[in-house]
Amino acid sequence: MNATSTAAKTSKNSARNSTFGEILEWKSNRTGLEGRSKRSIFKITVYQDGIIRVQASRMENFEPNPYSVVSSPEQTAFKLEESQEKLILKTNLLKLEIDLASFRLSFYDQSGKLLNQDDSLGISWIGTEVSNYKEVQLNEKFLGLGEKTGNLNRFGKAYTNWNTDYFAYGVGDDPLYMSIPFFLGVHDQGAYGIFFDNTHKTVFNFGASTNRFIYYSAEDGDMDYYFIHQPSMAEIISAYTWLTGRMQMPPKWALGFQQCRYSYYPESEVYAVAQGFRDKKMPADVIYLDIHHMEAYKVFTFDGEKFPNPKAMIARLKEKGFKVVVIMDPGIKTQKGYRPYEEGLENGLFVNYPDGKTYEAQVWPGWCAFPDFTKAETRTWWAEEMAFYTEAGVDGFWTDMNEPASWGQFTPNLIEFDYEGEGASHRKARNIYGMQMARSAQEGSAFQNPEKRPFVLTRSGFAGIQRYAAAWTGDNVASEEHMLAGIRLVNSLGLSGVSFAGYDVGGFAGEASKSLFARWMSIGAFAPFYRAHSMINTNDSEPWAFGEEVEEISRNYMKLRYKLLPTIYSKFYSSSITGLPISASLAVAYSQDEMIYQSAYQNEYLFCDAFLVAPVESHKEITKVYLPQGKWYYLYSDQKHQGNKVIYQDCPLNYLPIYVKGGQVFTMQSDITHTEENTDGILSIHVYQGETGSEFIHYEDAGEGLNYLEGDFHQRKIHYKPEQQLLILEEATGSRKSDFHTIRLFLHSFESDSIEVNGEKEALQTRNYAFLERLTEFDPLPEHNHPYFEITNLRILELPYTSEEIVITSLI
Ligand code: NBV
Repeated sequence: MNATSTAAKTSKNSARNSTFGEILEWKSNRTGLEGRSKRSIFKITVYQDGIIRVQASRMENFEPNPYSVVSSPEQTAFKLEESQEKLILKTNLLKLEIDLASFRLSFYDQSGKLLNQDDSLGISWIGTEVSNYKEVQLNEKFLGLGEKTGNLNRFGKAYTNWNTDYFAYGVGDDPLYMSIPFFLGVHDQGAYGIFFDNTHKTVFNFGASTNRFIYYSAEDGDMDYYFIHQPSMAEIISAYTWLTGRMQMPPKWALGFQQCRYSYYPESEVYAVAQGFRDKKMPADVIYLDIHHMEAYKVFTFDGEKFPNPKAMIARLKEKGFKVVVIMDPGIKTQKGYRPYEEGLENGLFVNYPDGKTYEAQVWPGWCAFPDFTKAETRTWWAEEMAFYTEAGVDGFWTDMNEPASWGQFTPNLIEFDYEGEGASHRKARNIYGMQMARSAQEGSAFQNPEKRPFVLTRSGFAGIQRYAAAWTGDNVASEEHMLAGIRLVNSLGLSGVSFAGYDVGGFAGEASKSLFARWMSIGAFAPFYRAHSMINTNDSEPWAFGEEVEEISRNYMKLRYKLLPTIYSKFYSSSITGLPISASLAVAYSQDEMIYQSAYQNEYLFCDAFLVAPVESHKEITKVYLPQGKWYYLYSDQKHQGNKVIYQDCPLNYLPIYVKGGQVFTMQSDITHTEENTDGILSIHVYQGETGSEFIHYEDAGEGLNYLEGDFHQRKIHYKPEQQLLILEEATGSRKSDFHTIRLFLHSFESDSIEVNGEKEALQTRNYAFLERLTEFDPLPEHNHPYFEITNLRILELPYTSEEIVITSLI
């Protein structure tokens, strides 16, 4: 069969819809099958038991995206059957039925439950626009799509993927900066994921203005999607990140608190802010240099007046335990004599018009040329240029404006990108541009400092961006609704493979009220990426700028964040292996629980598996919280709740509602002021009594560098098995010695006075314990006093930290 010769035929009337049509020929191959209809070629490829790729094109060849998918089909056994009307392809997890007359596809799980089915319109074209229409299953919800506003359940709304610079976006606005065409469907019969791997402008319509179907379509290019099914949501997300890659382990300092401002200058101000954290005893690790560090906003320059000696400044900041991250915008000022411009021009590294003239648009520096990051040579050049910053001691890179943004916000579509040698117009390349800039920044950081782990923060991106950078949600606004919307954005990014994500704490645009800032600082402590940032010409927004009460609340939560770093770092490590979110919408663990989709509860999430965070507006004093099945403990007092119900929770400003899940284990360390400071050597292990246990992977390494890849780590599994009243710390693996010399075991809600450690009976001590410090009472009026919680009579045991197996029994 020659599929390619006949497939290029298009419908005679491009103004009307044309469907795929009858399959005329097909043949099986090693990984699936391929064939054609009158209008289209198609290919079905089995990647894994739970991943099937579907490609359809009216061109002679398929047009794959070279950027997102990093895995190839595994050798997966499958069966193919043919009947009169159907082809049936079966793996161990999926059954795909292909209707021969229409190419309508139906996906079933291995027990025969229908997961997903094409509408009879199936795959269709209108001109170059290609769509796939899908039936909606009973009670179906749609989640994911990365950085998209709106509800957790996206049913009833439509979204566009077209990377857009959107200052002060509204909490329902679309599109924003980043596009991830991956969504999850969940209904009574099970769950699945669909990744539509097409970089053109795409639309996902989950039932806006239609009650017939949902669909996704692209302006051009192929229908090319991966259908993913696994028994759980977590495994679906993990499979998606198997395809598109996972976050690399970041340097530990990137998990600390980060302070940003548009912009801190001159250098005396940078010092003053950094010193502020040390004087105020607020832990922090990073300070940012925004666009005013440059001379006339030209990348790879420092403003000589504001920053006369950047190297000395950065060295001084390092002595205080601060890392410096600089912003890099893509636009290169088209100025004669400006080396990056001249070099880029000479070597053909910029985006051009089809006639070869350089494309120019205005951004901060004025008229600019744009490096073509879809070209390997440009990425190498950029990586080399970054020596300018790394030689000054810069540690991390922030890629902004990489949608790419320009004044006017309307890039002409004819401009041309290299697209790895294939050539593509702006229509196909825009959505991938930001990701390739982030990639260049990561490669540049690794090239300049091969012994260090890169840290890149990006605004724009596409599916797979998690391999290169952390993401933040751009120019949010200082409002209560934005604070909550940011949580949904971060959780949605987490459902879509981007674990390392956060928002501008305090809000970028506008002025945060005192209470809003305090609440945001406490929520941000439970976000993977924890950074405060604010806009030029707004009030000072450092955590001490809002008065003593806010300062103390902020300090409390910043300290808690640092104390929790052993857990957070361990979860980052797990996430770099599994691709699972660190800030996980309740849909990951409780996708079949209807309550979690309700608007009152959809912002709740599990942070590092153990902590259920119930975010709430700052002015509220009491809130409703939904606790899913299981036992839950109010973090601050250990008050126990039986789940599967709604509770009323007081939420004074100094206590963000957080609950620990019964059966969970997490680890903590002592107070430190930045991540490279030594702790007191005591590892606190908190165990919460529950009916179902858990496995916690405790992970340590140097926090920097790549030796961990060669075994220089210290890892051990901690299992809590309530049915056996057992806690096991498996023997540690890896060649590294632990940073801790003592274990302090905190046994929450256990009753016995003694336990056995490796067969020896040990008496438990009891003491009161608080996760947060008591606030100073600023106001003499008792009714304005802040509540204070502690856990009373908590059972505690101290043990030497040894790397051998530790078996704890009689945990009652
Ligand atoms: O570089 C200035 C800002 C930056 O602070 C912000 O975080 C980015 O999202 N940048 C956008 C450019 C202009 C903002 C009005």
